[in-house]
Amino acid sequence: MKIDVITIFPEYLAPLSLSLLGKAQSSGIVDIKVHNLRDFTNDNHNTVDDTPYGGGAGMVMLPEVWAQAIDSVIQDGAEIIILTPAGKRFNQKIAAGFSSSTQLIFACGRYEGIDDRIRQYYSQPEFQARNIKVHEASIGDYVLGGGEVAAMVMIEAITRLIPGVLGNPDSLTEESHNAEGYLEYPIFTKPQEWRGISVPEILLSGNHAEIAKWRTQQAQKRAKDNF
Ligand code: JQB
Repeated sequence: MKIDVITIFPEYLAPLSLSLLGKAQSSGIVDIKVHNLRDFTNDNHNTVDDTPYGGGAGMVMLPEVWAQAIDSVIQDGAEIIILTPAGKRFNQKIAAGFSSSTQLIFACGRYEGIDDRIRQYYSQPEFQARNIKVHEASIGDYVLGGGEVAAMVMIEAITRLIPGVLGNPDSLTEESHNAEGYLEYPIFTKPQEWRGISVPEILLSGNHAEIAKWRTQQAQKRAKDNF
């Protein structure tokens, strides 16, 4: 999977080259490249924004600069992901869907966001014919200063689902048996008693059927307590 991140703050994305993702990158499973939007400007001031038509506060990112950057990386089959608080809420199902893509392009805006014509332009029939799709995504109902952190969240959630990226494939198989994509019962490790609190006896019994039953009960209790 090729991942291209476009931003005016490429240093924000530095953690992508660390640890697990770094290993997946050196093994060639994922190829993450971060691009500085300012490299695609055409004026002496490296301008990336201008005032909004119709008035209002703040600045809007220029479509031509974004198109120059996207055009420099785009391949057939690309998923262009525009981060915006108004986008479709990202979740585990969407992560699983993106995990089999050949190219993800993350457009990380700042200020009040990117001129809407970028979404419109790459949604046109000539791009559809190349299996290129545009998505507007949000990671949750709160306002961030820009798309960089949201892109990092999505990249971690998506890439850990690619075979060979996660250290322990067994844990992924277990997770995938659950609709939410994660374990929902409480877990324990050594020591058996810690600061006066014991591990539930059932987990020491070796009775796997009873343990499975207990875990289901606990998951249901947790789900109820969360509301
Ligand atoms: C600029 C962003 C998010 C990208 C995700 C999430 O666009 C804006 N509109 C109103 C106020 C502030 C902004 C700032 N901004 C680009 C940009 C915010 C993404 C974002 C996001 N994905 N919250 N905020 N869940």
